[in-house]
Parts: sequence; C-alpha cells; structure tokens
Amino acid sequence: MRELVHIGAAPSFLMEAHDALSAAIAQKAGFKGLWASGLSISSSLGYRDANEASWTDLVNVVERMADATSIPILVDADSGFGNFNNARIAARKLHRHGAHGVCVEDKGFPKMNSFVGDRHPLAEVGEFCGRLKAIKDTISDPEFVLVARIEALIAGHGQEEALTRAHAYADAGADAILIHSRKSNPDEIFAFTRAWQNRLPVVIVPTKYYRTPVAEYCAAGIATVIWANHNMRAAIAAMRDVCGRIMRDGAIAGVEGDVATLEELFDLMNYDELAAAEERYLPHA
Ligand code: SPV
Ligand code: MG
Repeated sequence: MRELVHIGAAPSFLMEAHDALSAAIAQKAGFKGLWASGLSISSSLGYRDANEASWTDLVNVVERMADATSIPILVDADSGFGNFNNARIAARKLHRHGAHGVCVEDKGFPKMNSFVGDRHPLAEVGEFCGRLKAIKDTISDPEFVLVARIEALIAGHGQEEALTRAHAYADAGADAILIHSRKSNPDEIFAFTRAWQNRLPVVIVPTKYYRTPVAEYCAAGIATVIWANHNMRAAIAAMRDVCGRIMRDGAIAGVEGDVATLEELFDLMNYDELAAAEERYLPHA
C-alpha cells in the first residue's frame, strides 16, 4: 500500500469495492489498489453510512475482499468506531483480516456520510491525535498505511483549521492526509495542497469535483486519488435497469445480451482453479 500512497510524478488510483465480487472486478480491470468504502459497504449491507454497520461487519467484508484479490486494500474505518481504544482494536482486526491500511476521519461516533446534511461535528484535535497514535502503536507492520482524514472543509471550518489539523495529525504519526471536500470544483483542495506543500502525501476523493482533469491533480502533487463509490453506483444503475426491463417484459430474452455471461462469472471466481485442484487431489478412477 505504501507505494500507492506516496509522492511521485503522478497520482495512484484506488478503486472502490464493497464486496469480494466488486473487488475481483476492480483487480481484473487493472487497478493496483482498492478502497473499501464505508458508504458502499454500508449500502450493500442495507445500512446508512452513519455507523449503522458494526466494525465487525466491516472486518467480515474486508476479509472477503482480501480473499478474492491480491492487491492492497485501504479500508475506510470511518471515525474509528469510538475513542482511541475502539480505533486501535478495529484497526488491528482489519489488519489481521487483510487491510493494508486504514483511513480514519476526525469526527465523532456515530459519523454521518460527508455528503449528507450539514451536521458534521469535528473531533477535538488532541483526542483525535490519540486515536492516530493508538493505531500507530498497535500495528507494527511497516507496510501498513495510516491515513488521517480531515473533515474541516466538509464541516465549513475553512483552510486554517484544515491546515492546523493536518500538521497535528502529521505530528501524531499519520502516514498521509486525506483532505475532503463537497464542493463541485477543486479550489479548496488546491488551496490546501498549495499551503501544505506535501509535508505528507495527500489523498483526495473527487466524487463531487469529478470534472477536474487528472493532470491538475498531478500538477498539485497529489499522491492518491480515490474513485470512491463508482462500483456501487454502477451496480445500482445496472440492477435498476435489468429489474425494470424484466418486470416490463415479463421475460429475460431482452436482457441476455446486456448482462454478464455465466462464463465471465465463473472466470471471475476462478472455477478453473477448482477443476485443476480436483484433478490433483481427488482420487482418479
Ligand atoms: C466512502 O467512500 O465511504 C467515503 C468517501 O468515506 S465519502 O462518501 O465521500 O465520504
Ligand atoms: Mg466513508
């Protein structure tokens, strides 16, 4: 994961996945790393992105994603599920079950998705630094990446607060800073990166400012771009479409050409490996 969250000539990209299947699809498409999105995982479990899913729910999903892939996974650990103690326990479990890094955001518990409503109370800086330090002290794996996510711009506190927090989180041992924005242009992100000067690598989530060309992220020295929810939103659109058409037609002939073939599914889940293993391990007649 370290090589995907480092300052280089061009940003790295993490693709959202929310279960084993979406993770396998992202890997097959060529992505070098995954974002285990809290929003997408919550949605796929039938929960709101407001800590309705438990941290053990998250561990279970991440384990399945890790089993289905061989690329690093940065896990969205929300605000750490409580205080420093909850955060370090959740991070340790996530690491043991396949996470190559966690991202924790400076809000309280329960958190609310950054694009929903206007109430995003921030954690007190010192208390949040304690969560970061506890995670760092708990996980000794040098490859493990701790991303500290700043919600100051989301909460409407402005650049100065964002920068103060970024420096405090760097001092507390974070490996990278995720600066988040809900604006439809990247102005406040670039204002942050100009002032921050890459003291630590910067991670962004351009869900709302999606029109910005990647070249502008390169120019701003951004380390990592997260495509945060697009597998889940693609699945919603595809399933809505196919359900509507089958319902309307009362038949499946019309959609056959537009859905994945069974062969593609068997290939994704590596049925050939099982056939080869049967050949090797089952007794031959
Ligand atoms: C997620 O994907 O769950 C994120 C990014 O945390 S956002 O939804 O933009 O908060
Ligand atoms: Mg999230």
